[in-house]
Amino acid sequence: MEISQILRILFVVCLCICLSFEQREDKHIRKSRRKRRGCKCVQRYMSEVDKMIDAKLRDFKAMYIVQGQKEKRHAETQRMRDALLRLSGDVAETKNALRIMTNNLEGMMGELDNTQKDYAKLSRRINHMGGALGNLTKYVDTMEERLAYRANALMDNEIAQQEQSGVETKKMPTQCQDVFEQGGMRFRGDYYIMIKPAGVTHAFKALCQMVNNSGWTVIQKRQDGSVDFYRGWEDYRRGFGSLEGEFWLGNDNIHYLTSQEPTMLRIEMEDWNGNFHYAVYDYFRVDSLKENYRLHISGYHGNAGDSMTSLYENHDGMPFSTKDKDNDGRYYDSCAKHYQGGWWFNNCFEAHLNGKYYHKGFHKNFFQRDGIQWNTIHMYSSLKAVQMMIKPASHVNQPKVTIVGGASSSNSNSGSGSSSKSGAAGSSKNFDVTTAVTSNEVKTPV
Ligand SMILES: [Ca+2]
Repeated sequence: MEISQILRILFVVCLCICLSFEQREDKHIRKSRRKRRGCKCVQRYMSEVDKMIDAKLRDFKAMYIVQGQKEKRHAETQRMRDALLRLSGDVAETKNALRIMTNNLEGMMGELDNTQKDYAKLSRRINHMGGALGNLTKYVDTMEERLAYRANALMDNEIAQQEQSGVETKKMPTQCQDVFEQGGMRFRGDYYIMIKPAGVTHAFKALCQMVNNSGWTVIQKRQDGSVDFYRGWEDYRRGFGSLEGEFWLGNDNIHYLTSQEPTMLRIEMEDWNGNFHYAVYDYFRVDSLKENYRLHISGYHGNAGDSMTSLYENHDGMPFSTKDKDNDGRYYDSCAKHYQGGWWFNNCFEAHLNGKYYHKGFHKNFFQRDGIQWNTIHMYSSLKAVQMMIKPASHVNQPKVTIVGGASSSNSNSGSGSSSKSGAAGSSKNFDVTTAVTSNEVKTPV
């Protein structure tokens, strides 16, 4: 056998062996590949197979990644959808609550509208009633005034008839307390009557007030600044203003009123803070024109403080001064001119109730102090309202009095509850000790 044949046989054998290995490689590719490294054709085949497998793996991996992203986006979308559903539910509930609140608000607006209409009706009724009450008050005032004049005329007529017949004449009221003692003035308020104090030739109309079971004759009133109090001697002598508003009763009238018997003074004051103050002087008398209406005052009590008889600028014993008659205690100046009113000035005052009326109480100049002053209440603020009124005060010890002007004279008494009076004032009479003004008397209705 030739060598070539032998080689061919060997080649065949080898080929068979290779084929045998190749079949086994299909089952165990990787093991066979390592064992058959020397077979290049198989290696190439396996290399192609690896490449194919790697490509498939990459495609599978890419597909897997894409699929994951899709699932992730899907889950996110689902979560957003759920959140939107919940939000839609909340919005629906909120809209429902708003609708309910709107309905309630509309109901309340309707009720408020009805209440406003009722209030307007009530206000109109109150205004109507107020107007009717005002008219009724005016009517009562008018009737009262007519009755007073009628009573005065009847009294004058009766007096004239009695004088003609020689019978003892019946006297007119000399002051408000007379009317009270005769059963009149039983309620707190303003009363207008005709009085004829001892010494005067003609009766005049007076304002009375019932306070603490006594009839007080008002001699001065300030309340709104409607009357100018910066006036001359004659005006203060005769009196000025209106009894229904602001007025000064007149120094002559005050003199006669305070001269017919021991008299006490009550001053009621209101400041701009709404506080009420009062000062009572158990003795008060004003001399005649001849004495320039000199003031006699003492016996303070009250809650306003004593600004009339304090050691500093004491007004007791001072004559009256006006802008055209300087009787004050300041030699270099006229207090009446400087402080814009007539008063019993010293040098110049602790009290000055006839000064300028300042709305809100503020002076134009802080140091000017020409308003309505009562220094123990306010040093630098003018008062809002004041009234001075008098009544008999026979229950307290009185200093000796020498009446100037021919009205009367009275002597001191011991405070036993009886008064002594003489002169033209008429018959003596007893006064109730309980009419003394006490500390709880302010604004007490009866
Ligand atoms: Ca002077």
